Amino acid sequence: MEHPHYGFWLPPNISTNGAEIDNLISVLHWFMAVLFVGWAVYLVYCLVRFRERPGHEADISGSAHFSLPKYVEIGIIIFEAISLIFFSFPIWSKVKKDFPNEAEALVVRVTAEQFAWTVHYAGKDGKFGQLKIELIDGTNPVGLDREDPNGKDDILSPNTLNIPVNKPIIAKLASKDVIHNFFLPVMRVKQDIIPGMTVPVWFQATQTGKFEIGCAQLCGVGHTQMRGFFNVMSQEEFEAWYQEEEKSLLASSTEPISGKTLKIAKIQTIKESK
Ligand SMILES: [Cu+2]
Repeated sequence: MEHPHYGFWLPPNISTNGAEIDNLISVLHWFMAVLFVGWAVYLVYCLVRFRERPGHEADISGSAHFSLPKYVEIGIIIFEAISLIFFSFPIWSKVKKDFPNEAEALVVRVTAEQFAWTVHYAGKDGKFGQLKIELIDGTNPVGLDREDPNGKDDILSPNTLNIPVNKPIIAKLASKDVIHNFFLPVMRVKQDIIPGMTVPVWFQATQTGKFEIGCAQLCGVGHTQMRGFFNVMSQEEFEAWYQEEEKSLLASSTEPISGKTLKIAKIQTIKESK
């Protein structure tokens, strides 16, 4: 996997929601830095100013002869309330509540397990096939029922999320075992995946490129290997890839496609890890 994107500070932002999230992160970090320095200076000042020395006795009556800290505290509370109500809430609401219309978005299912991702596309009919727990095996990691008419053209993409640029994506996240976390650093997406729940997230990419998926929950001994490929393609490239997958699905309709692509992905992962 290439690593041109991940340096010391925030990774590049290619998300339509990213600028607002990054702004908020910056404002809060600078605010915390100012508070940290302010409190540290005040602490040292108090240590010197109120040290024990002859001729001075501590006044424990609580009489307020030093009211600046009180006003500073009130100011901080007001600043925090403003940043929460006017900056955080609108972004949170946009990212977590204002989902794009499913008809205009690309909807994918992302299933996490120790220690891999499976991305499930609905195929050209736009309908996901049924998932059956008894069908889960090494070649069918999500238990997709190929007998189901809706499931015949579904594409399973192991460890690779391919998306078109400039199109809203809705990813419905699920886990087969423990709590994982779907992390797309360049999209500013980080969402816990709780077993037994389907958790939707949405995002839209503004640039093409090859990036990575990480798991941001310590989900077991192989946690660090739980990395996937995240490719943002042009619409044409994406369609070509999609059609290629559909074609190979037709060609090998007697054997499950998931087995074939799984093998390819394994080879790819081995190559990349060298
Ligand atoms: Cu994980």
